[in-house]
Amino acid sequence: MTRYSAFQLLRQGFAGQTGWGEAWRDPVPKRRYDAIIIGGGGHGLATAYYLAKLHGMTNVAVLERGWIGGGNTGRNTTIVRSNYFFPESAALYDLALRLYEGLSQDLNYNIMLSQRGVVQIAHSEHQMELMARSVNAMLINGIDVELLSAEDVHREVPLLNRDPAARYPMHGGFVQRRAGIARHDAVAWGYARAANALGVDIIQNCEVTGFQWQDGRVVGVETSRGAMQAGAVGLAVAGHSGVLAAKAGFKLPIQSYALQAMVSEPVKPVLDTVILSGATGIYCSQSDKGELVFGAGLDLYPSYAQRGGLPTGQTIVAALLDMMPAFRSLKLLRQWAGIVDVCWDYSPLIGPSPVAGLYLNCGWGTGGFKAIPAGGWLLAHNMATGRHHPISEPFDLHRFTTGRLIDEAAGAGIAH
Ligand code: FAD
Ligand code: PYC
Repeated sequence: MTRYSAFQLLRQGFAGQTGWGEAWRDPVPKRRYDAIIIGGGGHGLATAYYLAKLHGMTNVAVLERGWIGGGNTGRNTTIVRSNYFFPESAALYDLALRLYEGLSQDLNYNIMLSQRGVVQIAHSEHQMELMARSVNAMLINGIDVELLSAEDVHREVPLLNRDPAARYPMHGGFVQRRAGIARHDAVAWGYARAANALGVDIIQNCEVTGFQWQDGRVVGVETSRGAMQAGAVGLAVAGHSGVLAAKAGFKLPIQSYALQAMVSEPVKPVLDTVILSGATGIYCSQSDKGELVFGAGLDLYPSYAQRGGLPTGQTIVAALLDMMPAFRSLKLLRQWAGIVDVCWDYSPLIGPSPVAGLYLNCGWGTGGFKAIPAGGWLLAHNMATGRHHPISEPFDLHRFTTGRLIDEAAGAGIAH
């Protein structure tokens, strides 16, 4: 990995930025790898990095049909938190948050983690009581959350609507102070650069179109750039998990939807935390550029159209303005969507697939950015050792036959 001294950085600045080294190679695909990861989003890149770094597997390729980070990893609203309800989820998402806390140093790449806290808001006394129950569960799970009164919430977020006659009045909430945001592109680029430095081939513009088989086992992939053999294949394609699973001959308990988000024009700093309202589904943070980044629920019909419909967009804006009337005069700058893969119990799938040689990392739905380091770490463990790590065990596909579902619809935070 290229490292630059302060002098070299200064010289680049004065020399028109023309002499930077490449962040990762553009390799010619080999015909055989020990492991192939399909999908160059955060989860796929992190899996490749941890395979190389922790398990010594460096003959690894990440195959991405477009450009790395061009899927949901580059489309999300960058919220990281670990305040889920069930102990299994707390262990998973807090592993991710702990890895995020050391990631800039680990990758030698600034992922701009900003632990500015996430404040989740209750709009009725009943919601407040349910929230108190969730907070108790989270505290028992070892997560750093605090219950907030209505006054506390207004102190944390002065711009919130104080009108008791508002459609969504504030009754209180809770905060996780270690939660916050991180720069999504930097997470993808940091993992890519570090994986590349360990010998991983990152192959863009390479669509996986099918699988190669031997005695009922997946032994490679067919791609738009030729066939490649692999000792193990990992699937980390988010909204396209169902499509690839169908090519491998099985069905996943997953539905794909569009999730949209928006940013306003940039303004001076007005919001120094992240807010999230379970009732409206609205969440909002302010980017370092000053834009308000916000969104809410899914477009509630299965779709592969990566744009999001106008009615959902209007609902999102209306809910934001009810909670933050001061934003009424802001102009909308951009709107976009990503296709998310929602599991029937709103928890991810990590581990072996029904087909030998093929491993899953999918079903992250609306909340997998926060999980990238753990998703990669755990899939790498599974692919390298052939065994689950205790943290990924409960997220095995088997839970849909044993009935041990992990229902995190509410923990997912946003409306489904
Ligand atoms: P992706 O980043 O989508 O990567 C999968 C890759 O697979 C894509 O690049 C795709 O091109 C590639 N691919 C697909 N098919 C093939 C093929 N056949 N061959 C080769 N490559 C293929 N999560 C949070 O935790 N916090 C948030 O604030 C948050 N906000 C969100 C807001 C929006 C609007 C959206 C859409 C999502 C949000 N999420 C959030 C969810 C989060 O973005 C995803 O769960 C996460 O990025 C998934 O990462 P991934 O690496 O699995 O998928
Ligand atoms: O998982 O926290 C989350 C989230 C917020 C917006 C979309 N997902």
